[in-house]
Amino acid sequence: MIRGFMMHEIRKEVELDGLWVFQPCEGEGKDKTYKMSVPSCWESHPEFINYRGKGYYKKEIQAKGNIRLVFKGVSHTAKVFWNGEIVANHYNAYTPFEVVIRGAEDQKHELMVEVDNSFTAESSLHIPNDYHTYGGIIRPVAFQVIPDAYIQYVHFTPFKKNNQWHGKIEVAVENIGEKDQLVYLKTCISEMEYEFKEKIAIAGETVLFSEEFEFKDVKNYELEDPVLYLLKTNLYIEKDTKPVDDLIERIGFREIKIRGKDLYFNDTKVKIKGFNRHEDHGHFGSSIPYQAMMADLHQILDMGGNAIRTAHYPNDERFLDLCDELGILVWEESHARGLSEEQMRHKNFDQQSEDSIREMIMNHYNHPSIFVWGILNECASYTRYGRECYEKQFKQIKSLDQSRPTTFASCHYHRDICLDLPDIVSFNIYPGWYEQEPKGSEEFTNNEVYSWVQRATEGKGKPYIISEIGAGAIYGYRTMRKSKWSEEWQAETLERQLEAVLSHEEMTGVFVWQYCDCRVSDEWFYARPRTMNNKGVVDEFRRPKMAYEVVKRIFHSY
Ligand code: ADA
Repeated sequence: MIRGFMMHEIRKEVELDGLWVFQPCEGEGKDKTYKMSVPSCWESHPEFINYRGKGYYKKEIQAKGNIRLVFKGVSHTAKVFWNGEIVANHYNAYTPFEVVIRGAEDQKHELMVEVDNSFTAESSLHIPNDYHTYGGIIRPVAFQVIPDAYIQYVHFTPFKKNNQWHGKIEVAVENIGEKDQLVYLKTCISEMEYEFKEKIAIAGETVLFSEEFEFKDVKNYELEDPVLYLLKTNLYIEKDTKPVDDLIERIGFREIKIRGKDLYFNDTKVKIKGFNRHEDHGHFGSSIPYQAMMADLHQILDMGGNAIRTAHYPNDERFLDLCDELGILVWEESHARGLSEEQMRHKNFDQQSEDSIREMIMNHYNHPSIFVWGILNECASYTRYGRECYEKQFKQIKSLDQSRPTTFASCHYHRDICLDLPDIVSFNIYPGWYEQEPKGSEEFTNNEVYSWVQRATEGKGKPYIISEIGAGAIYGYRTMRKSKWSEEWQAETLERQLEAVLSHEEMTGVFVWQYCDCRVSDEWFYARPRTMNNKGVVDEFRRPKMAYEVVKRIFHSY
């Protein structure tokens, strides 16, 4: 399953989920081959639970014509070979990429992917960190058969005009053929059909169609009633003949608005009661199966959660599809965590960040659940150079999407110099965990940070989110002493933290750090018991800690 709905009725698409042949490039097993499932992490196999290096995945496929290979996530660097010839390189585990092979013969072809999860000198974002960079083809793979002129993407931007729903529809058509083609497009939503003015698709180029339409008799996408519509776009190369290609997207009629310090979803003021969620699982690593994703969301909804922050990278599209269907708000974040200025000066940082942002927005644009784009979690936003990077990335986001606000999570209290840049100000705070025993609830909201922002920065008056707050507990560690790392400590600390933030009228809401325990890099063993980040409200196997019922009671009471 590559998405939560069918994206093609005309274009042929073959999903390549299943067993591939795997061969590690290093270590004891390097002369052996293994059967490895795709998608999955190689850490799910006992021999590779700690493997950091390269491995080859091979699959034979019978295909002919123009073949478009689609990879939803390879962790973390991929080299793709088609019958022994390299056809694509990609860096970053968390964003999709595709490659087109023209005019394949009608035969069996060898698809081989070299996967590397090592921390090489080339890697600026995948580094030893407070989360594990797994290895493998961690998200679905498919191949498609496409005509010379095919639909590359469809973006839908809903907006109200004279209190009536309208939508801008942008369609990119790439012509990989050798002759120009006249291209017609028709799109439809719930049986209503809309035509685009025809255009010439020049050979070897991509042509962009962009038109606005009015949509009568459609229902709002509301969090309490998340009505979704299929947007079906067909491509014709001769008028009034059969379409030669198609792309189906799923959309919702909703607008995200900021009014002063308040965030609105359509006409409803938003109060975030969310969780930070690493894509990590004790059995599946970062390759969480669809039904396990849904089990996570059942728990999050059970606790009264209404939002997810995809800390700290773009998520699996199937998870975003589920959030769309359940009306769960998503803060989606480009890939970066805790980078110093020196690390932001890495020779590949700018390009790897730019690619991560572009692939995130271009592929996730239509998800109505995504309400904000986030970047650069706790990076060097207190330095001049760091500011230049934040400015560049926010500018890139606004060039790709003017319909959503932006934000970043800071931890640089009293010295952040970037709070004028985002639309929403967000801070990560850990009163009662990293600070000594705070005095009163004022401390638990880090009110002096909030006051400083309002008093001394250009973040004044903007929506303000506590993007991380929490405490650690080792699952099963119970003690009358209520000592640090006990479930009792975590439950009591979270109770005081959440009461303080949610009762603070001025704050837009909170994301608990974090939903589930997650594996961290071995290099973090000194700071993390079990070499895990243990601040989950559930452990890595989703076993609830005492804090689960505390968060549930408090979230449901606001
Ligand atoms: C930071 C960081 C998180 C996590 C957290 C913690 O705020 O953004 O990724 O590392 O601290 O557990 O300390």
